[in-house]
Amino acid sequence: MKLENLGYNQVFKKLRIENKLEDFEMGRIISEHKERYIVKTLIGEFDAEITGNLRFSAKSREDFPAVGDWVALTRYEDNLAIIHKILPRFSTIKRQAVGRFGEIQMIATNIDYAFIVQAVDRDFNINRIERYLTICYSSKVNPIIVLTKTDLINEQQLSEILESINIRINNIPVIAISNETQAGYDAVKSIIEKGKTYCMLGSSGVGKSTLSNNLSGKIIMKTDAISQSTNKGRHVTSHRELIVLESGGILIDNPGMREVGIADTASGLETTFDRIVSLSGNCKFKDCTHTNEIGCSVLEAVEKGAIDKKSYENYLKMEREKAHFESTVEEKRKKDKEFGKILKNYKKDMKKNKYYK
Ligand SMILES: Nc1nc2c(ncn2[C@@H]2O[C@H](COP(=O)(O)OP(=O)(O)OP(=O)(O)O)[C@@H](O)[C@H]2O)c(=O)[nH]1
Ligand SMILES: [Mg+2]
Ligand SMILES: [Zn+2]
Repeated sequence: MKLENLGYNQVFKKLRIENKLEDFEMGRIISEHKERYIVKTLIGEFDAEITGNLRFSAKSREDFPAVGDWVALTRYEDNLAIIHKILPRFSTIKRQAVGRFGEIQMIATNIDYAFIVQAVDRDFNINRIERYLTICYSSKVNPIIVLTKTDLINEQQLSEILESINIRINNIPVIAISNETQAGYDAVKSIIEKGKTYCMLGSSGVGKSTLSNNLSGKIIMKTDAISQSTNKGRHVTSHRELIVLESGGILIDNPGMREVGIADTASGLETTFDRIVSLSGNCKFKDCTHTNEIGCSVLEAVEKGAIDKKSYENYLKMEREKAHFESTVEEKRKKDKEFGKILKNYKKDMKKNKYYK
């Protein structure tokens, strides 16, 4: 076994030296459960916790390890380890945490490619694909669309679906597969490169774990028929797990997501909706909202049918979400700052107070 088999490369080697971590062992986080981590190293797998220092200096969720991270650790006893430092990540997939607005949830890090998995039956939804694409672009992860359960529809229906994707989404590989018959598996296998890390994204019950298991040739992730029979879907996979495929690819399975909230999307929307964004440069008003303005190039294109109306509506919706998320974060930051000031003044007053020693 070499660390390269887990995705280690020249960049991480350099980062390790730059961060003066040569005296530590390196490992990759392969699963996480409530601040307990399983780290895979050259020697084996270890239960790990972070140092107190790392915990107390952490300012946000992003300062804690996540599945996919490369960490510097020391081992003790047989199977335990302490994580001292997280190497800088080249990509981070995150979303708006469900039910906790303004907070983010880490999905996985150091990912090269994301499989956006959707079943062609009732799960199929292009708006949601655009949502995942936006997350991928803002995370600096290359998207690959995987349509599953093609055994449940006929060829005509499949080609209609492919065509509907083609109208709105360009230049991204789309692979249609069946986990039942393994049709399309060759295409998936041939897209997976040695030493690169792939991450499964998609709703519950679409077949992410079935695909992971089949690709690995082992039953690593539990799958379930129940999630298929209800529309809501019960989450079968409850944790993330990194597995190394025989072909040399590295795969991270994920629990299904019910909501794909747009968090800090940086340039994500601009890339997903590049046609809309480039047209908006021609709008009459600089601050055009593309909703009712005269001389709006985007609206014109929608009316002419040059831009798909549903795609346009999805864009506006995600723009609003992004703005809302950003203002929530900004508000939170202000409050924290104000609180910090109050605390500082309080301490100052206390010091001035002669009764205080
Ligand atoms: N007919 C058909 N059934 C499939 C296919 N892929 C998966 N299934 C079934 O769908 C159900 C859910 O599959 P899972 O692999 O557990 O789905 P998942 O995406 O991992 O779900 P979560 O872990 O809940 O996110 C299982 O009963 C699978 O057998 C497929 O291509 N065709
Ligand atoms: Mg699963
Ligand atoms: Zn406009």
